[in-house]
Amino acid sequence: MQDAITSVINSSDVQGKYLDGAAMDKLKGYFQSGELRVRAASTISANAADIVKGAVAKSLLYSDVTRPGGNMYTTRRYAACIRDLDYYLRYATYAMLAGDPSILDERVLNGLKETYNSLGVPIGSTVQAIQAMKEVTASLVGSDAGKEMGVYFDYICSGLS
Ligand SMILES: CCC1=C(C)/C(=C/C2=NC(=C\c3[nH]c(/C=C4\NC(=O)[C@H](C)[C@H]4CC)c(C)c3CCC(=O)O)/C(CCC(=O)O)=C2C)NC1=O
Repeated sequence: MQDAITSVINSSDVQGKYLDGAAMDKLKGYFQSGELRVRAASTISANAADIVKGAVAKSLLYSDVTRPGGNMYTTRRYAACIRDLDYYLRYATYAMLAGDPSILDERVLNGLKETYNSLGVPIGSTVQAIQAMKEVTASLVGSDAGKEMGVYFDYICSGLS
């Protein structure tokens, strides 16, 4: 896993150079947004269950996936879906704190699309639910932090598509 600091330092190190102006600006932006990130993470963790519930209500509930024959039908599969959304929220929050998406590649997206395809989990509906979670999260944490979280929700969606 990387974060905004290690990623800036690593790329300077590869070139055997001190941090240049652009690298310093990146770090400055990260440090200046530190309090925003921590505050958003604590709001999200205090409201995680409601965020997931709100996202499901906005996107999946009463759709084809929740009807008989749909991939969320039966309580076991419904619960698996809710659990997956909670994973996406938690890991997007970690990535937002780190200011770097690498944790998503390593712990969430690695092999996920193949797993979903082999189980018949619909990727389009999953992406819709993640997009709904992005909106619900933004309405809770405010637009600046919401935009930052959006980067990582979108990263998960493009990794799945
Ligand atoms: C931390 C990283 C991590 C992720 C991301 C993860 C995902 C994940 N979701 C799974 C299943 C599943 N995922 C879903 C999800 C959905 N079905 C829908 O129709 C909805 C659109 C969607 C929810 C948004 C469902 C229903 C299953 C169960 C499928 C089945 O067993 O038939 C499975 C198969 C094994 C299991 O059922 O637990 C994995 C590995 N596991 C992990 O360890």
